[in-house]
Amino acid sequence: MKYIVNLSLLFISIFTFANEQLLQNSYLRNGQSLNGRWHYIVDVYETGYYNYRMEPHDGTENPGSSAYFLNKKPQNKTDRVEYDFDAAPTMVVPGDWNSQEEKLFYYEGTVWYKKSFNVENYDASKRYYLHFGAVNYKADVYLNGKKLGVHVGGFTPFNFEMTHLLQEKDNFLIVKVDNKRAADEVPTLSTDWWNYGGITRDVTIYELDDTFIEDYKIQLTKNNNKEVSGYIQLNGENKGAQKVNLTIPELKIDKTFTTDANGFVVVKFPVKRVSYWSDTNPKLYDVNITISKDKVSDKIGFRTIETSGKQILLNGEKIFLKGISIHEENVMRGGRAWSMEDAQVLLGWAKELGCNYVRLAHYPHNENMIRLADQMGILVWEEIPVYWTIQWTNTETYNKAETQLSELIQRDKNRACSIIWSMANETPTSKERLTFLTNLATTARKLDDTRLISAALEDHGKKENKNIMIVEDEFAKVVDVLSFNQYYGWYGGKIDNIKNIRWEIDIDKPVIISEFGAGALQGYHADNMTRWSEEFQELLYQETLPTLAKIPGISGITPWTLVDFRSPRRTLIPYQDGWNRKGLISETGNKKKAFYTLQSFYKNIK
Ligand code: GCB
Repeated sequence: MKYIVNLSLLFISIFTFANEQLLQNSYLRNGQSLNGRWHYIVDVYETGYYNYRMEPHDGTENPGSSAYFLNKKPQNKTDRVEYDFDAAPTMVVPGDWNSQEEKLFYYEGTVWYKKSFNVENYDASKRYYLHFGAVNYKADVYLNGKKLGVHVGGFTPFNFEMTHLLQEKDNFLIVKVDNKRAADEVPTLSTDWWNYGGITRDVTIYELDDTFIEDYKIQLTKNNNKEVSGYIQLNGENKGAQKVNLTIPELKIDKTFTTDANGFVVVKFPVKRVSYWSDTNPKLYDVNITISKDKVSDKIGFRTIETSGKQILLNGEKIFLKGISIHEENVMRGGRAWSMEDAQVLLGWAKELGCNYVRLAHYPHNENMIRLADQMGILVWEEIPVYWTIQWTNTETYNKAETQLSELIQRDKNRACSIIWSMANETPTSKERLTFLTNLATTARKLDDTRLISAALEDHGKKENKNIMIVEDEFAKVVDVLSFNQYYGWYGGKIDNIKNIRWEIDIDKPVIISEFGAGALQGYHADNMTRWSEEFQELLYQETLPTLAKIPGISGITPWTLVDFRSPRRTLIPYQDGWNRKGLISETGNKKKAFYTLQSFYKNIK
């Protein structure tokens, strides 16, 4: 009983900093989609938000002529209203604005979106939630002229209850989206990817009963593949002392639990004859949770992931992670990837390469990627954009990182494919940064003790002997898996010396090389010592792969990267021209020579 109370307190305290509790498995609930064309107004000076004294409009000034969230219309011909959503152009949601409107290609700032809608089968006795898959970066959300809420963080889902503001017909939803970069945000000012702005993932309305299933975690118990454990959390007036039924028909599980006064209940039960989820057997079970007025069905795989010395064990067996790093971009269409079709393209290429694993860099990708990886048997490294030079001593910045981490874990904690939470990428070592990352790791472990913790660290050559590479980072002691990016032959070191380098790793943990790579312009051919040629990239892979294979405890690699991706840092013409060229596939979908080098390396791994 004490255990139950403590757990429920833990969840309450962890989520106090977050917005509103995320609806678990909204992905498989029926909802009313608000995807489609939305009107938009580009607002460089944030005129729709601030008055001419730079005070936020409170919406009462006469006649609200510039408070865009009011969606005012002139009442007579003398009225002054200096904006009109309905006369403004439209763009498609989900979608970034950069790839939809040439004028907005480089734009970083505020864009206001408006969607008018009626609620299908509206029922005044129900509760209604508005859910966003992601908005980059900050979203101020208004319904029918009133503020619903604010969300900060460009790659994680959020929802608001909107029952109190919703009507059956003629609703108008207005979202102010701001993707300006800032030093104290996560990510910070500098990234090596395109800062696509907009409502980049699905927008959906969910109709719920007065009491509904808000959250649950149903996973194998840590270190015990014969037991499922987790919890179920209800929301609503009658959440206390409710009967909750949980079935997994294929495993002959049919259990009933009773919630405590907070609507919370710990679940724990033995399971027999489980067909464990793996890269070769991506088995997902139907899991149904029912209360008197709500039912959710999920598809959940059961597997264990742990480390033992220098090995990663999937279901108790050693696994080598044949991976590739991926950015969330559909380069052939142009823009941020978001749909199931986009996921099929990216993960389809990964499969073709022979991968059983992907690193979703450098921020949480859309849920279609995770759901598809779950179905395809592709293990996943998930990451938050704590990238390069975050403000380590800024508490607000820490809170933003922790919120993104919590929202990611909250969304994906029931997905078997997801095995590693990455806290950061290539962050410079310091005491403050160690505290920051250690606190993140502690939070991740509190929220989910069934997955591994890592971060992409960096290596460097030893002073006495530059051919010996080491990782000097105190955070290595905190992680479960030691991962680092290494660019020998590209950023430092000569390509023809790769064969002479080796890594000295004195920590008893598995090693993943989270990145290595070289830039090549697809179709540019030269001798293999010529930078930017496909041959140079091919040679780097040919030299690097066998060298990495000798690292004691090497348990996986995710070369950088699957596809060329847009980056404002990459200006060299004609080779880069706005693209990071370390992809194995070009923006036209053509494979470079190194694609086949990696493919045959993976083929030859037993
Ligand atoms: C890195 C970063 C990655 C960059 C890559 C590069 O180490 O983690 O985001 O894109 O190097 O190409 O320089």
